[in-house]
Amino acid sequence: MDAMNNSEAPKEALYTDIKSFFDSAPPLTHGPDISRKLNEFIGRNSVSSGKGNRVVCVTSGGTTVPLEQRCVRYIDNFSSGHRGAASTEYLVKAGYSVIFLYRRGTCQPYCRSLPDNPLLECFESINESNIQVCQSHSEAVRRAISEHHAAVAEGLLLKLPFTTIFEYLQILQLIAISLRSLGPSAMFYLAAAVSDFYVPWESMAEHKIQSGSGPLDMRLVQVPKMLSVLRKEWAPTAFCISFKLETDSKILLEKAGMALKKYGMHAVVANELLTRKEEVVVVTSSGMISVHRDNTQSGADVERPLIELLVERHSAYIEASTI
Ligand code: PAZ
Repeated sequence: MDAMNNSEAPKEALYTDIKSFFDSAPPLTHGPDISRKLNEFIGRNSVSSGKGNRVVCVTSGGTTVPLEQRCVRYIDNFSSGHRGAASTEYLVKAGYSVIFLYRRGTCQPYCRSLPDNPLLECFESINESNIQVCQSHSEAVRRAISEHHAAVAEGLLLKLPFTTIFEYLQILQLIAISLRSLGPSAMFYLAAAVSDFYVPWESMAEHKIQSGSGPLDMRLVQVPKMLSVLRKEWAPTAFCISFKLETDSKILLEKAGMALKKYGMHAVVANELLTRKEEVVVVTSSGMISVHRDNTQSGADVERPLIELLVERHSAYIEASTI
């Protein structure tokens, strides 16, 4: 048998982990339906349809890790989905068609200026058969409905929900493989907070874990790093942006730089938990760029200059790929 060189060994191990993750994951309940929606959406935006739009997959919100197969308890994370929702709005404005892969129940595009409980807070009952929008929310409701409606009606927004890490990675794979046909016009904007550890389906308790049996001793294994396989196998010509979140500013940029190299990303957006809505740093192979929210404008968010910068980089990437 040939000796394995050092770079092959970890790659083989990674592919084995990925295969066993997908082989043992519970199948998607609506897999064929998702594939159909994706094919229609991408077809509507392809060059042959006369449109030839750029298409971006925005991932948003956090994945859960179920602890039981008939899930009562799960591990979750902080992500609100605000970054993904805001970025989607700016990407649509910039002319992209967006596949919004989002965690159920998190922030949605065009709804950011609505209160937490919009149905109850934005509407009032005049009498038994008459409900109307409250004056104080009418502008926000009108804008949310018309902008969302326009994006969907023009075929610029496809929303696909996930809850668990199993659903997220399976749908991401379907999207990536479908976007392959668009070559460099496709972009991935991976802002979701993806679990690092999970309980493999086959070693998970089927029923609710009982509390009477003393301390819970559970083994979580590492979620295989899908970014490199996305870049190398699923959609090798797409423009890929991933995010890196840390709470310790001293290690943030170093970790973002490592992710850039290790996974072959075109850019890594580094952010800190507490300042993530004010500033981010875009790390690329040619340097680092700080991006700030414009505090002189009311309602401005950091996603606006961030998307402007990334769209510019994507344009340069497309141009370089077609030479
Ligand atoms: O969803 P949100 O707006 O509350 O937060 C956005 C974010 C911090 C999850 C995102 O910017 C990010 O860094 N995602 C990747 C997290 C990580 O796995 O490192």
